[in-house]
Amino acid sequence: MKIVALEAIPFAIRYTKPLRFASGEVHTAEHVLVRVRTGDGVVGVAEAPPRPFTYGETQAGIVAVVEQIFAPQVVGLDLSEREVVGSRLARTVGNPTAKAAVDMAIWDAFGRTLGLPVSDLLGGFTDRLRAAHMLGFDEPAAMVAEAERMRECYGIGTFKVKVGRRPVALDTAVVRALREHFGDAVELYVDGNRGWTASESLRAMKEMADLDLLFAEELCPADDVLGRRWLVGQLDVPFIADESVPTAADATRELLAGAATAISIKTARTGFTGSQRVHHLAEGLGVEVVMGNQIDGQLGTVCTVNFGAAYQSTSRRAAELSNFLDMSDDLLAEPLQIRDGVLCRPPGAGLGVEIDRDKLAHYRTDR
Ligand code: MUC
Ligand code: MG
Repeated sequence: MKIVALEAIPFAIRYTKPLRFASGEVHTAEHVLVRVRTGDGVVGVAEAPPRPFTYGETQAGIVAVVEQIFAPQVVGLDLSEREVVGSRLARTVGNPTAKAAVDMAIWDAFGRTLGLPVSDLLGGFTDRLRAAHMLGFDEPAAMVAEAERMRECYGIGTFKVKVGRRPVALDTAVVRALREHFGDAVELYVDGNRGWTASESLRAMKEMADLDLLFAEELCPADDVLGRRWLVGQLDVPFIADESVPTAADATRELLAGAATAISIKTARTGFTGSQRVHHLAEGLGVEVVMGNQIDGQLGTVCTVNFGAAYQSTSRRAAELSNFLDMSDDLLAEPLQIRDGVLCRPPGAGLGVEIDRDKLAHYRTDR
């Protein structure tokens, strides 16, 4: 079970429909496939989706840090020594997505070696999650039509609406149009990606007070320290911290400061080992969690469903699993299917998926 190689392969796949939100927009999935190989020939994989506008990581930066900084520290360790891997990678502050992908590729190889699904190794609570879909910025009618298509084609009934534009009425009009169109047949929540100030956020939430929102996520920056605490204290829905909590320590700080009352767990950001810590922390403190999406491809989505299905609290709410539906293609040999609003984790050992060699050869950008 000794790790003999750790590689990072950049690839690029176009989105059929770009996703736009307050902190950026995405047209092409310029992600990195991280691959770990053991002495007995087992291969584990994971996907790192860089979000330069959020964490400052880039595709080239992830390839460099994995191959030049992390690989020499990890090669020679055993798959079972995941805490040793974590402590070595933790010497580097930052690079959350690169670290997460290394961690998850090792878990995949570990599960394959033991012949067990990662989800069962983590907790084994269920084998499926309800899916939530993210609606990026557009006109109200286009966003309603997109939600309708997701409901018709995939049975999805929970929508996270991107907000954070100015004036706030641009976004509140969208949420109102969705509620008027669907009535109480759908669940709605909003994510501002830090686009508003605390006072704009409160005004918007008051305007939407009758729209039965489940949550509000990262409406204003966590660095607006007092403003954010002032806002969160006045809301009657949980306030989800997302990009403000890249580590369990950050989650602790935000929760104890009253700057958040729920946490988005993203395996793309905290891997499986770090996500376990965030999950246990949230459970111990008694706050809700939502499985988030860092605009992952199918491999990243498989990681989210393996983790989310492992525990009761991560499987309670609809999980953000559907961004891959907007990609023109993907790397998995067997594409994922969302049916009746539900995604099941693939049943095999490890993450339960295989990479299609031809697709990887086609989409990799390093050759
Ligand atoms: C989200 O929940 O914010 C957008 C930026 C990012 O890092 O993740 C996405 C979705
Ligand atoms: Mg978010």
